[in-house]
Amino acid sequence: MFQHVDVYPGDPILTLNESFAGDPRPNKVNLSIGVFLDDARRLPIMGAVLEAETAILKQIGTRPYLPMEGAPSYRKAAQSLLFGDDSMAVGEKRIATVQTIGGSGALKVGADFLKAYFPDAQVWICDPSWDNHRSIFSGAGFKVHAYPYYSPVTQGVDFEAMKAALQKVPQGDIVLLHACCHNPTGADLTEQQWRELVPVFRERRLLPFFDIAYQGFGEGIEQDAFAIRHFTSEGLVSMVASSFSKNFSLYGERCGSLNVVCPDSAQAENVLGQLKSAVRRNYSSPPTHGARIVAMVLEDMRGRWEDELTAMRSRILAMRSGLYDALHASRPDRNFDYLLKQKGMFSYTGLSQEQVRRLREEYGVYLIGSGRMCMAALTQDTIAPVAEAIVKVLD
Ligand code: PLP
Ligand code: TYF
Repeated sequence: MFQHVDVYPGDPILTLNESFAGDPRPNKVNLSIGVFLDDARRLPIMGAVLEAETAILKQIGTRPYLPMEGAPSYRKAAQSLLFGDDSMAVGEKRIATVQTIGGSGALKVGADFLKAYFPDAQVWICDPSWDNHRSIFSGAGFKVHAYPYYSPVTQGVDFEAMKAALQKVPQGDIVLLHACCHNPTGADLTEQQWRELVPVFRERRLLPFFDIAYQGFGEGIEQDAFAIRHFTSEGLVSMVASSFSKNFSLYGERCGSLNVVCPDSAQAENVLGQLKSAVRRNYSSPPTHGARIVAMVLEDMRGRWEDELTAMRSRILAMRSGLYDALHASRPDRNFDYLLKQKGMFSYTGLSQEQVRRLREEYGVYLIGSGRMCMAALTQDTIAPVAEAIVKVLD
């Protein structure tokens, strides 16, 4: 019956994570998967999250099904965090928002919705991007193309090439954009560059689909949402897939949201109906527990949560400068500025596949094959050995 079923080669990042778990060397360091660790190398439980969860467990009663679109308080809180407390589009009820199974679920529900209503559109993702972008959109039936994004020479965004490519994308196509903290490169657009893209999207009637999985890890909650808020205030329509996995350290609770910014409230109502239909066809309704936590934290403990998130961001910055200093001290002839310039959890080191293999096999330091390093998993006590290993594999 199932003889023709192919072997699944596994997800490269998760497979690497499994190899790490099986590696017996005590000094191994996992800088592959995108998770934030505290300085004791543990996944943190944020204080505000724990307090909310404790309160919820005390008063929890029955566990009803949530509606297809999710919990109203969660949807409202997610909207405010993305679009701002004083967003005109929110006030005008122009945004259709559903609670989703993480950011991945938001992308999938969004992709299904788009395939139903824009069947002939094609999807454009940046080169490189998170691998699952291509899988999710092609899995929903789209042809997926790449537009230039990263320059290995500058170790930043090749904005001119990106803009020129977007100017040639067929009218009405869908363009996926990382709103902040680009995965895998850490190379983000400046505010000025986002501003410059607005006329391109407007003139070519392109649909921007923002993915924001790291809000608060770049420069701050408000700053990291700049692109989304600017496009919205310019009157553009857009889609936004958001994730609370990292900024609440709630990976396994699968908390996300999908938001569609519409021209008016009547369209938003119809879009919301079709998002509910897409949810119904996928998994019927989202889960309760994580959503209750996120909603309570954002409603009642926002300041405390933001302070904790700020401390997480500062820890990543300290790791960036710590590794920079260690590498610069050993190899002052080489340029490691990218560590300081790139934003969020990841840096693209420019190390080759072979250098990454040597780091893993000879030194127990795990990076992704592309050379992506998770700066948020580095700690005070691993900076020196990691820097030493990197210096050994450099030419
Ligand atoms: N989008 C990007 C760019 C990501 O890096 C990730 C997770 O790593 C996601 C989406 C998915 O987030 P979630 O784990 O909430 O599904
Ligand atoms: O490290 C990354 O880029 C992510 C990590 O269900 C990840 O791909 C792993 C599993 C998962 C979602 C994200």
